[in-house]
Amino acid sequence: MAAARPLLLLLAALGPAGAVWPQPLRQLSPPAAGRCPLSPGLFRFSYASGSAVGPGCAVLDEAFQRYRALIFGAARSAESKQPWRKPCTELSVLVSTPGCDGFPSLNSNESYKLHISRDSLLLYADAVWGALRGLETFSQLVGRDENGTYYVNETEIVDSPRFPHRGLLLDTSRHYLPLKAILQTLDVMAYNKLNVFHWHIVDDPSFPYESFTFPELSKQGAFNAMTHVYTASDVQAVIEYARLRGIRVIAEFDTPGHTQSWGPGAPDLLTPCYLGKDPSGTYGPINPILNSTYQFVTSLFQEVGAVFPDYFLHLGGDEVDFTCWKSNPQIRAFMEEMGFGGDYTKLESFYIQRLLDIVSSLGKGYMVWQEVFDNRVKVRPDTIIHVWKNSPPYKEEMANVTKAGYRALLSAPWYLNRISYGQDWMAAYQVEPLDFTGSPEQKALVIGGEACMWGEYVDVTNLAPRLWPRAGAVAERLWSDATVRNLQDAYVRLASFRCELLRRGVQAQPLFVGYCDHEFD
Ligand code: CP6
Repeated sequence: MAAARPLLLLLAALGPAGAVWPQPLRQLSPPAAGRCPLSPGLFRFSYASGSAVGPGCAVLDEAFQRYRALIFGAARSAESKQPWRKPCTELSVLVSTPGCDGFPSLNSNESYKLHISRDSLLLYADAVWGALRGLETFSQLVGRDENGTYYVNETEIVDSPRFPHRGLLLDTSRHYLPLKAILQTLDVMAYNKLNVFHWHIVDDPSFPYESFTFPELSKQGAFNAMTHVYTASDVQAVIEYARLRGIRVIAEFDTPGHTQSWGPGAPDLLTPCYLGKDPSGTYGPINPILNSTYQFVTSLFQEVGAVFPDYFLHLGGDEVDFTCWKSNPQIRAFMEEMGFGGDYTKLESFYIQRLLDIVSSLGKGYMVWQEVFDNRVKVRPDTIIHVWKNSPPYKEEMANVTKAGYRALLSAPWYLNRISYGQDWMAAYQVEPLDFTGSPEQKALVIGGEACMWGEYVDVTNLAPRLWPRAGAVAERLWSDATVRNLQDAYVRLASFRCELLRRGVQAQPLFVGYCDHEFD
């Protein structure tokens, strides 16, 4: 394998300062680039005069503190009242559009420009969200020479993302992830310029979301109702921590399947399965034929829609198993009454359609797994279809979804919970989301993708190494230009970035043979 060449390993170990992950759109380095030394004692971030945001903007005030600590280490702090205008003592940030208190959205502007010369260090952004991305890039440009002196090389960077939705799915139902692990993941997402945390918060095995409308759901459905729950304040902490990093939080409450854990805390919600003439004592998907079901989901989604500020909720809709519905005589009678024949996808659609109407009436948009589209459920034109299966091949599905005029989000090739021997990041990296048969209008409907970390075999002990740096491969595919796809070049930068992750305290696994300077810190 080409990437195994000793030269590349050496480069990775040295860590080429100036290599940025994910690669910016344009980076110009003058042929005789000068070098700016940075002094931990003197250096500061500041708001440029003329900036539409200034001190008091929490998103940037706090980012300045974080990036100072990331660059120089937490121990060092700025000595106050230094004589100013020494070279390279100040990164001046100019944001042209006001707004600090809002939440990022699908339409957020994340573009920025960085000007690094010995005369001035300048960061321009249209919005605070782009300034955050620019600060991350700046932090990756800072290197340390043989004497331990911090420096940044002269350069010009113009950068903006290729896709607006660059997500990571975490599953907190198969295994509970402590709040700290989620927050640390948000940090590393920001290092990778990922901007959507898809929180697959509940599923069959457990219901850790503490609902104030239906407290019994987690009391009866969590692995442990005291220790393995996300309280209202935990959820608020996640949302604010993410906001400060320009990350959206999209919660998924997957129905009508994947709801076993809801049953104990919500009487009559799930379908009783039958063995012959009698209930077997087991339960199936949500019972779609009772009015009480729709009252329940209305109240639950009212709460969830208010708790999670993002416009979009993820409503699931995947992998509905019809066995239990088929066994239940009341369901069969309802099928007859409705003229559905033996087609249980029609019953599934009946439920989903009503759910979508309920969520729409709450003023929310929605994302759904691809089965909802495959089963021809009537969805709102602004629905996002989440492509995760490989049957039909995902390229076909991307073509079909966009041909029908819906926006598409790609996850099928990015199941990071799947592992295999070797450099499997390369397969994730080589995916081209727009490589399907379709018109330019269809391609424009692809809003991005998400790396998925399903939790069957993942808990807090192995989350970080399984995610990083592999999710970084997806991050670069979604941020950088389509032409950025050279594996050898990516290998060198990703290996170096992985060493930087170790330096930042992230237990990122190695790509291949080699070492990092800070691997034992
Ligand atoms: N849970 C839910 C899952 C999966 C899906 N939905 C899943 C399917 C296949 C693999 C991994 C995860 N565990 N609710 C599919 C979207 Cl390989």
